[in-house]
Amino acid sequence: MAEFFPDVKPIAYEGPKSKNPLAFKHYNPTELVEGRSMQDLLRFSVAYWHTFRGTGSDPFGPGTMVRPWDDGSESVENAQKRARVAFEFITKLGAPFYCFHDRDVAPEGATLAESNKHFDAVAKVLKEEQQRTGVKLLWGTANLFSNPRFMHGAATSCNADVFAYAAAQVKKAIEVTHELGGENYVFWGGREGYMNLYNTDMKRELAHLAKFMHLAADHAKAIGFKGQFLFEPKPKEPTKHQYDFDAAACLNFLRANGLMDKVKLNIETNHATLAGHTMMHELQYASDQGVLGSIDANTGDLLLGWDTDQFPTDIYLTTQCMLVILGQGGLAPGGVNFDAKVRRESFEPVDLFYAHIGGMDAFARGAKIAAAIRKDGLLADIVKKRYRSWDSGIGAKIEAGTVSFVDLEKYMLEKGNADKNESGRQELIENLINDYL
Ligand code: XLS
Ligand code: NI
Ligand code: NI
Repeated sequence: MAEFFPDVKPIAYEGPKSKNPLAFKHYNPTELVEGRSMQDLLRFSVAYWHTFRGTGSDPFGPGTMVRPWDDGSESVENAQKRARVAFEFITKLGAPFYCFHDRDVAPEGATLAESNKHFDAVAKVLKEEQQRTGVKLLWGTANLFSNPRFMHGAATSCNADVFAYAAAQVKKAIEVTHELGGENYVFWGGREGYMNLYNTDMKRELAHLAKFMHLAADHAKAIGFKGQFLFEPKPKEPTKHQYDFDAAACLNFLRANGLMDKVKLNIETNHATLAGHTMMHELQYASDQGVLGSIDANTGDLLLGWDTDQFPTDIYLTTQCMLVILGQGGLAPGGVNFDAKVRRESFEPVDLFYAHIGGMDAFARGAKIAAAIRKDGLLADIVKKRYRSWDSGIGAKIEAGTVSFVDLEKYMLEKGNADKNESGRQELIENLINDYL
């Protein structure tokens, strides 16, 4: 088979001193971090939609990407060829996983039956390529937002037929994900929300979303799919308000609807910042509740403000991510999926390599830095010490639930006043983090 990236050799780890832009400086797949190889800890994944379907178009102009292998048609043959190219890219990069939407990998047909046929025809090639290369499927998902039928939403559409269509599409996408050994299945509610509350029965829409999720879980069980279901929070874009606004909103929905044992979260950096949170906040919140399942690794441009899906290169960001991820012992069966696209101006195929190498190196550095911080234990000691009033005495009694308001009043009347506060030492801690970078 012809090579589509003839000038690129498999990307190797050359160490921090290397000046080769097509080499890893920090990501060394077999190097151990907290006892686990980087490959097993980070579980990097390539996003099919951005990397193989991204055109570079924006609201002001058409695509710019040069992709010599792609004839630009919506034929099944073109999709199959593209899949082979994708696996050449993924294996040369050395990423162990990839992710897709049903409609990224195969063209939509005129009917559901035709779409399913196309999907099967491409899935056959994906399976062959997975077997040939050993690359695995981190997660599959269904695109329930591009086709105009989903203009009012999918599971939350006012049109019951659209709910039925979405159900049929997700059924198929779960089945193909299962067939390809997918380790997770993602639900991103692109149009599950509203543009205007005047025409929206929010209560009914949310009830339908819960119904949809139970039906999906029932079907997964029926076919023996054991992959983890993941919700991907995002507050807005394309809708004004999306129901899966952030980790907290998702958790409220999952708890209220008896879905806590069925669904975890896939947290994306650019979605966190759109919601007015940091990535670390979203990760910590999800992790504390036991539902941090996977991450979409990217970054937004805070000056632009929309979901720009850039590759993550900021070492502070990746260090913060890895502090939380190491704190919960990794992400498996989830991973670090680069839901990120090269800029419209970076139109050459080789830019896809530079982009992923940068993201992988940034996460490798973040992992090493976070592990060093954790090993020294200085940060953990500061936090532990900060809360020591809860380890014994009145604090321990409050936490144990053995005191009432009456007891607390008695305690304070006897004592006269609360013990003095201590400094939060934020600046010292920020300096400390910089010592590791
Ligand atoms: C869009 C989302 C999307 C999901 C998968 O903003 O990030 O790409 O990851 O549907
Ligand atoms: Ni995403
Ligand atoms: Ni996104």
